[in-house]
Amino acid sequence: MNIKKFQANTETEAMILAKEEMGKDAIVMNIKTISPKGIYKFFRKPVVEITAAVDDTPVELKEVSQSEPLIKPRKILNPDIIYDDPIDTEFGINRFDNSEEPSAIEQKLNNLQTLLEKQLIAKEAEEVNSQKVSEKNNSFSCIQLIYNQLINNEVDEVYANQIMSEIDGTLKRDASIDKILASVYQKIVLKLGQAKSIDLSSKHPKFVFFIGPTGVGKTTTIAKIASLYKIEKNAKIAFLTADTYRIAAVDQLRTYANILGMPVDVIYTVEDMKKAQDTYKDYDIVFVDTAGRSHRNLEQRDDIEKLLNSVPDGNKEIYLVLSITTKYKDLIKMTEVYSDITKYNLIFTKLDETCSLGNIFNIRMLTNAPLSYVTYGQNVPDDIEKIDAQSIAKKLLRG
Ligand SMILES: Nc1nc2c(ncn2[C@@H]2O[C@H](COP(=O)(O)OP(=O)(O)O)[C@@H](O)[C@H]2O)c(=O)[nH]1
Ligand SMILES: [Mg+2]
Repeated sequence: MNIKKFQANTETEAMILAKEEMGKDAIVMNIKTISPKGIYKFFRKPVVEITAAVDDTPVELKEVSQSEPLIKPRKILNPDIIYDDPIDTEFGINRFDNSEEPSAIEQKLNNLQTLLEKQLIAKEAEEVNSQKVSEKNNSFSCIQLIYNQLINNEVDEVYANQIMSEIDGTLKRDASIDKILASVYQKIVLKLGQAKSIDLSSKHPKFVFFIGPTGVGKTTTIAKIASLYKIEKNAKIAFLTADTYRIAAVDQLRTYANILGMPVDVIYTVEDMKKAQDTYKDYDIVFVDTAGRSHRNLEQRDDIEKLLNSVPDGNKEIYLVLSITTKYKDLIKMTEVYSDITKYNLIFTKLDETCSLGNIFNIRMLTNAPLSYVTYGQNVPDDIEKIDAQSIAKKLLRG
């Protein structure tokens, strides 16, 4: 394992430097912006520093690495614990903002209420001025404003209408803004449902499949979740990859496996998958990385289906990984294709790249699949957390 840092003006330039020196298989472990300190801050611009790693052990696919992990993954859920590792201790740019104290969140909801009240007063004044006698009362206008807020956050009109009509039916016409807002909030939280995570209480080992389009972050997300389970549950974990289309994809998983001190095998056939079930029968979790198949290619779809079917139901969990940055129409198509093959849980990646979380709500409503994790950056293992319905609901109602 070779780990190095590279500084440049932009992330892309730093990545080019890393690939020049370490080869095209170098992968990003951490990105941070370094601002000059003291007097230098007047003269120097901030620079971007990436930490890149490449696995330089010879490719022997069946080899099992039992050595001490080179980097001890750090627990992110408890900021008080500082782990000693050769990579930076200053992770955490672009963090999906869930660190707010309840009071801060309440403050934001209060601000939203104040904003809605102001807009209502302005709207009423406008109506009086133009002599338009409106039959709409306050609560109706408020419902309209909340509806607009949801639409601005890219909630599908159909679902936004559904929520608002449910509210309209249950609340009195003259209900106060805070009652309406609280009621919408509760509805959204209920519809988002409880976050699902890997169930270790039932049969072992659990084969946890990650399926989904290329480039959404399947491999990175596996590394993040594996770190969490190693740290929090001390789980015995192995990796399998069926993504044999690209050498780089195998190497990427191997790099993470070596860092975490976990074995990795490559799966070419359903027979390999059966063998792996024997090899890893004493393990808690076996993460299975798959190739991002074209969802339009029927043959590839069959391959995935066969792979999934090779593990008994009680021993498997399936996670469909989707990027929140994908167009809504495409997300619908992708989920339809995978729904034809299997049941799944949902993971959304790249929340750091958008402000609108409507698609999480839309796809949850469309598929009725349980939500599980969100990821919000390239840092392994930090940039991931279990989906928090309350936090998403607040974001959907915020301007
Ligand atoms: N911005 C951002 N990038 C991510 C996130 N998760 C993964 N990536 C990046 O997306 C790219 C593809 O990730 P990879 O795990 O190889 O995707 P896969 O093809 O689905 O396995 C890599 O450059 C990752 O660092 C995320 O949450 N946010
Ligand atoms: Mg991959």
